[in-house]
Amino acid sequence: MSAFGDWIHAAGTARLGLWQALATPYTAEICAQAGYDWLLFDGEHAPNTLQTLLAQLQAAAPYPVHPIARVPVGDPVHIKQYLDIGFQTLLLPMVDSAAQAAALVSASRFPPRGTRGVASATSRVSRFGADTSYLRQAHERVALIAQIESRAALDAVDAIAAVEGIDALFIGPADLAASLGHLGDPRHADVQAAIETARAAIAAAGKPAGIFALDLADARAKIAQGFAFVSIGTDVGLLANGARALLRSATET
Ligand code: 3PY
Repeated sequence: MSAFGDWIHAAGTARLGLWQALATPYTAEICAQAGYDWLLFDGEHAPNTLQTLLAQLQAAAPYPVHPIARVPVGDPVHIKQYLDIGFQTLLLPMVDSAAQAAALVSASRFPPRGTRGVASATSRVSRFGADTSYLRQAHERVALIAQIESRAALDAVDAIAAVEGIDALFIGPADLAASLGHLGDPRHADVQAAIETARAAIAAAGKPAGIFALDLADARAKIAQGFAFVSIGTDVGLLANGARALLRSATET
């Protein structure tokens, strides 16, 4: 088990996270102090740049919360840049095969373990060169989470879970539903059955299975199902729902 896997399992219950899509450091700080186990900073679907991601990582740093960043797409350039600015746990979208997973692991490791480019004195993660142990220890500090969110990924889930350097797997219900022919309906029985099959396969491989919950009831169900880490909401949802509810209650007669 990797250090990230150990940390996930050490709680003995699901590690609860909050999805960050507002892309501002102030929101990151507000959410970081709230007591979640982890925050996910979304480089795939939120209006983020490397600069906004860095600012959010800095804002969350004083708080005991594990930062995870989702790269826009699993490629060596994004992986290198996200690692260099200091994110050490990355969520990799759309991992469909073991070969793709292995290539992404290679992109996250310095030679001779892999192909990650070296930015020693200019990288924040090595304290701009002051942390001379980073180059030697990076392979132990980096954690990769492969997203399972397509029919192809479901078919390959055992093989992806077996890839060394993939520390955990995370199911994206919205994309999975779309791939299974149920666009916009992740609650469809076929999608939910596929999710449970994937969770069981990931658990059987001894790796933590995570998921993005659709709402609080779904979060409770997924925790009861045995998911090891669960995103139980989003900063956007909290703000949008709170704003609507306030107006509704103020205008109720
Ligand atoms: C999905 O539901 O497809 C995700 O990737 C989570 O945002």
